[in-house]
Amino acid sequence: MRRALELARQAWGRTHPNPMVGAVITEDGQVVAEGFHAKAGEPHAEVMALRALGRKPSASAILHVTLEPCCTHGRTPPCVEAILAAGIRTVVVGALDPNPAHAGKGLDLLRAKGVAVIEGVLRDECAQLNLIFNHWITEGSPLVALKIASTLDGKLVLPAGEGRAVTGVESHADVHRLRRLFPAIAVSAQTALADNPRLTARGPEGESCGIRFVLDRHFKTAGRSGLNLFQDHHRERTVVVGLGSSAKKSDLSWYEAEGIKVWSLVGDEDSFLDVWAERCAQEKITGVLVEAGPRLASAMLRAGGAHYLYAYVSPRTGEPDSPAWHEGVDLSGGAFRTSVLGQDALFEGFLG
Ligand code: AOF
Ligand code: ZN
Repeated sequence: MRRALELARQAWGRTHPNPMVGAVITEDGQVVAEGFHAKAGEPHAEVMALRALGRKPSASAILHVTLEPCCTHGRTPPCVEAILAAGIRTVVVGALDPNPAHAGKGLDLLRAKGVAVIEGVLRDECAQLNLIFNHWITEGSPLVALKIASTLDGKLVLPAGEGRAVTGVESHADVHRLRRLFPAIAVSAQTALADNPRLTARGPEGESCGIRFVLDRHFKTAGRSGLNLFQDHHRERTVVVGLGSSAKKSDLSWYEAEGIKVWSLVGDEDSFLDVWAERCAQEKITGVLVEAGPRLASAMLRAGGAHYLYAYVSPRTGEPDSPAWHEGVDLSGGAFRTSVLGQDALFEGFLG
């Protein structure tokens, strides 16, 4: 199952709206075939492994798969049928598929045909891998995850003269891993203007770019042609999100002339984030990573607009006069786990 997880991760961030899934076939304790789901519309992990085997599995063959095999016709035929047709008699499963069309039915069907099913092997890891899919398929709305990089005292900026990098290189690399995972990233207009970010994922795998949202209620970014988000070669992936009620004609025509997409939402200050999330759902965007400054972070947390939190915390102290991101925010009811990244700690988990 560990190997199957590794295989699943080979399609990191590339399977939306589908989950990442890996599969391994063993015979007499030896791995004889492997597969993973590479992309929605392409064969599922189990089918890839069976194809890789290229012959009938032996009577003792065991299929190990990180997600419950599907039992419905989607873009591809059901894996349960492929498993039965191949004559596999033992299946080891990581997590159940939360897709209401499956949700244990695949395992029931296999058992009804006399297949031995062992479930829950590395369940938490297998489920965690697909946190975006799991939310999307059960809620029909994007998983909104808030990313924060803060000092120990919750500040997002260092005292003057201490530079801008609050967290260390290991944390920065990890953020790029998250940028590759999420189909979309969002920043506030303030952040876009102050930091001029690129919001692309850069790492050993090269550069990739999801949809880049600028949350800009009053279209303050209009006319700012120097921003990386407006001029780099991924600019067609940038979407400026504002309130239709505060859209000036001249601003909208500037974006249009520049070829920058605009979502002009029908709503007000209070409903803005909700209306944006609804529009994302309509556009089948399964998850958004919000890289927040202090204002957006606390606004989202207070309004309950985020489901998941990634808090990268460094052992430094911040600018005393700057606001702490968790000021006035109720984090109780959240379930967080900790990992160590160089000098920093990452606390991540679902918000209450
Ligand atoms: C599996 N193995 O590798 C994956 C599964 O449209 P389709 O045919 O790709 O089906 C998508 C659904 O199948 C998806 O919502 C999820 O429930 C399941 N994904 N199942 O047995 C796989 N990717
Ligand atoms: Zn399947």
